[in-house]
Amino acid sequence: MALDSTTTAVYNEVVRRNPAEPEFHQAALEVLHSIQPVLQQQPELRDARLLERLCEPERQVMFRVVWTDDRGRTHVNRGFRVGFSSALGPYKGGLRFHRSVNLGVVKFLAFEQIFKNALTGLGIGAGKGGADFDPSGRSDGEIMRFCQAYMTELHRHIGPHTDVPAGDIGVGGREIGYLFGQYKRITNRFDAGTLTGKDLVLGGSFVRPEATGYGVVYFVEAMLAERGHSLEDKTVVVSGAGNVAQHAMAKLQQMGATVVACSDSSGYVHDPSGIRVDVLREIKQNQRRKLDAYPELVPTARFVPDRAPWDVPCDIAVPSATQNELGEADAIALVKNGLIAVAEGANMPCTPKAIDILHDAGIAFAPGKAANAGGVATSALEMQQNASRDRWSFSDTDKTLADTMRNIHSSCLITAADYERPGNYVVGANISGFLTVASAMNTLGLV
Ligand code: NDP
Ligand code: 2IT
Repeated sequence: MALDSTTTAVYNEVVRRNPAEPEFHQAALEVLHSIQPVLQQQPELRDARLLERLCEPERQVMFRVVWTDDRGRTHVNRGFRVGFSSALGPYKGGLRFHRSVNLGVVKFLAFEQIFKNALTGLGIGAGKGGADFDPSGRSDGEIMRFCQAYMTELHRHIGPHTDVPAGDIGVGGREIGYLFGQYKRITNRFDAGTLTGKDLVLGGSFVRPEATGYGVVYFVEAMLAERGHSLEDKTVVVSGAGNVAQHAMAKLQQMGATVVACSDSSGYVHDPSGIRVDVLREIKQNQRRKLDAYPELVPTARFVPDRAPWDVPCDIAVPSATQNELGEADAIALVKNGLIAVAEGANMPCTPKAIDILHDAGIAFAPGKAANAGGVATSALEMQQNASRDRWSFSDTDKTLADTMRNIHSSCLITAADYERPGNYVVGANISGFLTVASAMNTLGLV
């Protein structure tokens, strides 16, 4: 990616100051590349050192998390919470529990969140956190004790007007319940707006569990309409089999598409007659098993171990597992098989080379910052409901989500056209998010 002298200097400093954080470097490089034309048109932003400020987190917390397993053995994990920007509102973003979590991963996720959250237009800053805890194979009691130990430190740093965590990989409704329980116990306050993604009974919002997956599909619908297509009769491949993937699949099927493959960390399942989301739920949520169990329940399906699903022919690909899961060779295979669109359900699942290949082939490409913003947008709706002690209906909340996704889609397209990159959603999302956060930072004085 070619950078001009200003952005090269900023990028070099990011790399120098944050060694051994390749995911953060990758996320920063893409944004710096996209926003070069803005700085050329508005040199005052460059002089105000907006980029340097945006690339440095406002605060980073790292802490020890000690817990005991069911056999009484002690474990030591590392917890993180990074508040990247509070220019638009309290830090907002999920918690990830996965063995691959380190400071660089949390920083890339929190950095992406700055632009994503700005795109929603809902007054939320950007943060992310998590731990290098591996939940796989852990009992309910172990998960609870880990969540309690994690929150015993995290509670000092969060609150409805300060920092509002939610879920991400390895953190769903169950974990949010345990985290909220410990937060409530320590602080002696039922501050529902401190965490989102809560169960309905704790003040959670309708549609929050579905929101990221549904939102991706609303975005795809808008993107296809722009090119005179619809989801009807389209063949789709989704990666992942968790929260985002399952709800994306359910909504795709409702809209007339057939999802022929999905995956988890053990491999992928392929069934030309369509993947059954109810079976996925049984395997992943109830049995907490890997996808090799799927053909036991659906004999028409084939399980392919240790592979990503990108060689399965499809019209649309929705990578919804993790970062850098769709590379150059995968993009080439997808294009060769006649792909028309890719939408990132996960954060940064496509490598920069894969994105270049998709763009060069004229594929409609929706970056995660735009396409998966429905989750955090609905978290902001949960915060609104908690602040007013109100509950909105499923259909009203879903309609607001769909409107938000269509608005994000239009902002990306309008901004991309304004900066002479028509149809480029990456440039549109990065510039549109940047302009919002830059304007707030200028208004706040030197922050
Ligand atoms: P879940 O934990 O519910 O599901 C994650 C899925 O991805 C699982 O099927 C998991 O497999 C698979 N996976 C995770 N890591 C890897 C890996 N290293 N290699 C292969 N497969 C992997 O998480 P979510 O669905 O919530 O999150 C998925 C993605 O979506 C993440 O990138 C997240 O940041 C992003 N996202 C999530 C939002 C949300 O609201 N939850 C909002 C916006 C983005 P296995 O089951 O075998 O572990
Ligand atoms: O990546 C994301 O946007 C999320 N994991 C959701 C964050 C949130 O605060 O709902």
